[in-house]
Amino acid sequence: MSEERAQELYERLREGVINYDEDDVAAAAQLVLDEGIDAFTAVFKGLIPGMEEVGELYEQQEYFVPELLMCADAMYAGLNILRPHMDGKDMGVSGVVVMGVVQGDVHDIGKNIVKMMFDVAGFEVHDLGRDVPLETFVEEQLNTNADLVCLSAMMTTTMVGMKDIIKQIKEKNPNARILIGGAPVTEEIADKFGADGFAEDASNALKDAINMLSTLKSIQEEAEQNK
Ligand code: B12
Repeated sequence: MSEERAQELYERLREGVINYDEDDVAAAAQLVLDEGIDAFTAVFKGLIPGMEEVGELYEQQEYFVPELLMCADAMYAGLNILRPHMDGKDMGVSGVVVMGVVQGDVHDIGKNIVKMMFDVAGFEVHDLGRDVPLETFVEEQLNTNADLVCLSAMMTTTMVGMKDIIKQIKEKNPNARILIGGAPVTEEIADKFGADGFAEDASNALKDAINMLSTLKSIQEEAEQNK
């Protein structure tokens, strides 16, 4: 497999998503596997950049809702083929994560990508889906004793709901760490809402989660030793 051929297939995946060509994305994803190209890289250099460009086309009003949904279908057609072949990466840290898109918000493409990264890294992820009521996050954190809660919001209106969720989780379990993200979220907002972190994309989300969980584990181990 040459690097040139790999780039060619990444480009075909990217264009297939933009042109909502579900069949071609599936065919290109299959070629990635048949030709021994790394599935993980193909997702991050092909499918995700394609979906990001679709977001831009929507903002420029070149695409509208029906196109968006067809592009998302094309992206998932590729993801379904590649996902089982994304090797688990041993990140040297484990943890239980509760994740979901906050109430009123149905944008779940970004959250699904973050979830996929966390799955691949070996975290135990409890995915609550989208349009998730505030109380469900709080209850699920307690039920699973999750180390980390990940909140996603794509609209400024729904993002404000994160503040209450964070407050309630912290009241019930101050040890739980909270990571937030989604297009309108910034570092400043994360600070203001009392979250432990913010990441602008899925790879940074994974890096931050690993850092947070290893710090949390060392604090817990220290407390255990001092008992
Ligand atoms: C796709 C899309 C839709 C699809 C959603 C399909 C789905 N199942 O997700 C559909 C067509 C349903 C839709 C509907 C609507 N949408 Co819309 N949509 C988008 C669009 C074009 C792309 C979003 C996307 O999927 N991007 C691609 C992914 C890969 O990127 P991402 O989501 O940003 O995720 C990455 C990061 O943010 C981060 N991340 C995401 N979540 C998390 C969580 C954590 C914990 C962390 C750490 C990181 C993280 O990592 C991800 C991967 O790298 C955006 C525009 C945009 N550029 O964002 C508008 C946008 C979000 N939509 C918008 C609006 C207004 C709507 C509607 C109200 C439209 C309407 N009038 O009906 C409805 C709302 C429905 C609702 N109640 O939620 C606005 C929101 C405006 C605002 N700031 O409030 C946007 C910004 C468009 C715009 N400029 O007007 N939409």
